[in-house]
Amino acid sequence: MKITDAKVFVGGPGKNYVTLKIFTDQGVYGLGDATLNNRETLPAAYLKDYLIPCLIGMDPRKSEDIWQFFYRGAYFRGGPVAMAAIGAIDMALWDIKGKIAGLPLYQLLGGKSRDSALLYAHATGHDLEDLMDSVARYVDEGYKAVRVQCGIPGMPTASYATPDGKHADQDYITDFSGIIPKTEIWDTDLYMRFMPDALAEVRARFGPELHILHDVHHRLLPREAAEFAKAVEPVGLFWLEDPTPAEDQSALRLIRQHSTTPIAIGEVFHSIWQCNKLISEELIDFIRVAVTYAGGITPTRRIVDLAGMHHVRTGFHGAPSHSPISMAAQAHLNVWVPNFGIQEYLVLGTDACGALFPSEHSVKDGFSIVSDAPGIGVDFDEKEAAQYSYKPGSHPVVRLKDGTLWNY
Ligand code: KDG
Ligand code: MG
Repeated sequence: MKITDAKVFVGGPGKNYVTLKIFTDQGVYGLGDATLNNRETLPAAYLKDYLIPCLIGMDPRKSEDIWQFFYRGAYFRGGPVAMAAIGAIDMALWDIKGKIAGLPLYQLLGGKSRDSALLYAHATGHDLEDLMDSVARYVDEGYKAVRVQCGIPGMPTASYATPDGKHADQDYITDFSGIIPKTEIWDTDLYMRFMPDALAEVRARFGPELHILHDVHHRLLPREAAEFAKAVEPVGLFWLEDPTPAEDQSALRLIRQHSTTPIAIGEVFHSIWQCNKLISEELIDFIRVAVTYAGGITPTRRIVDLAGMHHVRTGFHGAPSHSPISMAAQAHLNVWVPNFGIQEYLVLGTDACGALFPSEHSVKDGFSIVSDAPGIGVDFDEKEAAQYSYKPGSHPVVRLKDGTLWNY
């Protein structure tokens, strides 16, 4: 069996999904997602210029050797661009493998460890009242777990992942007005004074059963993060995410020494090596890699197994920048992973997305239910795709009030 061709498509409803389609000489094709939010043209070019020419003629069933060829075989290894591109190839090869075997991906991984997988939704509010409405809407829809982000009184602009105006459009992760970023202003003191009480109010309003998550988005210094994690202990968070930037991983020890609040990190990681210390020294409770940025299903399985040895559970990244292909690959992993924790879930523009990526995967009462179709179980409608093209977009940048550049 041989790979005969591969095509890359960039575009989608409200997003720049990077979709890879690999064709074989037996009529079976595989699909992968290489979307790297706000840098989408780069994995697309990496695929077209460097990886696809090598892929033609390879045996698609040799997914392990092909992964090693592109990762180990490259002199300059890794990085988010290359890993998103390799990740798309890996997903497409597992898709082909499942289609040849006539089995859904989860069966190739080892079968189901659970019938369905717990999801968390994103509740956001311009202010606390707005946030309570947002949480209530998800609870009414059946969600058992909700990430809560709230505007901070007195903060000059909207803070991370909160709408800039009451019930404003919640598409906060990409601004498609061009590649020059907008600026958000951050004030740690205001955040530290407001957010622990706000989280406590959410707990008081919704009771002990709701799983509450919160994302600090790398904004705190290690000592501040330790203080925050200790302050929110009575809330009983499901997790506190990205309390500090994870470049300085030893800093995470300070949080552990002062608090039992569960910590989740990893959405920007693109290698098992970035996960290794945090997992093996048991400095985190949840590993947040995405199957796209981590380089596909092959290395994600290894991260999952490493995590399993150290009581670390999964909480794969699932921001709307991931296409339904990688979300479905994660849905398969989630029903298999023995040390599963939770899955982030947020899909914008569901109807248009469903037309572009038809599938039988579904969500019910805050749980994801995986399709039994062979492979990853998501198709790609090239006719639908013809209406979309790349739109330049950006993440905001963050500055302190005095102008100092801070972490987004
Ligand atoms: O591209 C950046 C987003 O994926 C990120 O801001 C979302 O932090 C995020 C999350 O937890 O989903
Ligand atoms: Mg996050």
